[in-house]
Amino acid sequence: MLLGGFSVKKECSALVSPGVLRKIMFKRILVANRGEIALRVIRACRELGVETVAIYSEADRDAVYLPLADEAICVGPAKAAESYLRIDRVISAAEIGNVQAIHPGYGFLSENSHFAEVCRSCDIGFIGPSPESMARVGDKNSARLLAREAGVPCVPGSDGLLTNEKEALQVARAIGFPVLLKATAGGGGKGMRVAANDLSLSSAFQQASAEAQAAFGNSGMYIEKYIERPRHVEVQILGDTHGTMLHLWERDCSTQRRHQKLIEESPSPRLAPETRKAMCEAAVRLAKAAGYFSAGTVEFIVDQEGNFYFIEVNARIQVEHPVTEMVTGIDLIKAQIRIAAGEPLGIVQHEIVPRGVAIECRINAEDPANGFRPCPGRIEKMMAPGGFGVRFDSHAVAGYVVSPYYDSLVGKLIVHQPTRREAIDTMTRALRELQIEGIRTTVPLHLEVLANSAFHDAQVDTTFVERMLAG
Ligand code: MV4
Repeated sequence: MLLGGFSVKKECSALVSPGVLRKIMFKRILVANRGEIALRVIRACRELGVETVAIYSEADRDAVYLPLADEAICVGPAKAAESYLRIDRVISAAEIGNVQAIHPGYGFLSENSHFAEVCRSCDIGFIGPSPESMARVGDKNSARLLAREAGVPCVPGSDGLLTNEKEALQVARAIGFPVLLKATAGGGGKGMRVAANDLSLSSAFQQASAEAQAAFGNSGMYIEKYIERPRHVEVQILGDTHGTMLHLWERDCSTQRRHQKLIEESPSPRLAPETRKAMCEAAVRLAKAAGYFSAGTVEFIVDQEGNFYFIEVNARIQVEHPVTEMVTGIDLIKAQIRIAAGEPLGIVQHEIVPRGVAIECRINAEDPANGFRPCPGRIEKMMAPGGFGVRFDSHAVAGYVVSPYYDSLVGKLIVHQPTRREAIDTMTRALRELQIEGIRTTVPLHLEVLANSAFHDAQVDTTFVERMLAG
């Protein structure tokens, strides 16, 4: 930060550009997020001996993790657009808090390459990838082309963005229906439409591009063959600024509903060892081609025959990162911070040996009996589960009020056991132990999934939950 030409942060970064050449651990970082991930980052920093500055909105002023930070700064009213998403306010908090770096968590500003660029221009480290590699993988069409060049299997489809409806029709006829139209700026299923024939393709193209324009200010579309009932498998990667790129194996996130993940596990059950190896190596090739460093995820879909195809890259730490931490024994948040501080990873691929099975259930304040509508409100009573192989990452306590302004995640229950069978049993026991009174949660749904024979047999694809609920 320059104030009247005088660098006020010279203790750590006077002569090095943040995140690239520095080799001194940060003294103090800003946690630019809320909820369980803010707490997760504060905990990692405490263990590293790094001071933290938390930010909060008026709705979060009583959050229990704020006193765990060394300082807490209010950045605005409840609405995220006026607080957690305000780059000017977050940067001001970083300047006032005198931090050397910002951890963005997930959501909010975490995949905003402009924000990462602003951090750089303010001489504040961004705990994540460079703005350049983030932009390269953030645009889904550009990520797809990069994947192709890196020899990563992609779903058959267009060679780039579609210029018009006619071109979409030509590609669709060449690859065969059904096809999936995707917005290059898309996310969470927005700007995505399936088309089964010429006629539906025309309206799908209009609708999807209009939706993408409205949601992202970018109407760019590409097209792929539609893979029916795929599994969603993603590879965790970790790269440092010294050219090391490693994978931390995969997570299976097929147990989802309407693009909201419910249960994630590692390793992916029923994945052939040679497919797993090829997929993880493909993820590393892509991340290298993108010049990526920090933690990231390369998403794939796996079809009924076991073929895998690249889908997209998530240039952030993900909600489900704990399952990978449990099976690999690697603290991903600490790794992100060390990488951003310029430290080398200091490990090689063959040292990352997955052990056992980890499963995570997302506990959301939603009512599964009423169309999963959000159930904000006050938690009157709470008892967190524990015991061998059980981890509960949550910012919620008795008296905590789930706000309608943010996502409804109240906690993540993670178990780690030698086998999948034991992990399911431990999770079932822990879910029954978990008491949350005053709000509805997804706990009953998780118990239903865990008791389902198809889930036991790992016969799960991305349509499993919806089929279970329908039948
Ligand atoms: C697909 C697909 C089938 N075929 N692409 C959903 C959001 C984005 N991450 C990519 N998605 C999909 N892409 C082709 N060519 C099916 C999905 C998909 C999906 C992917 C991962 C996890 C959950 C999903 C739920 C529905 C559809």
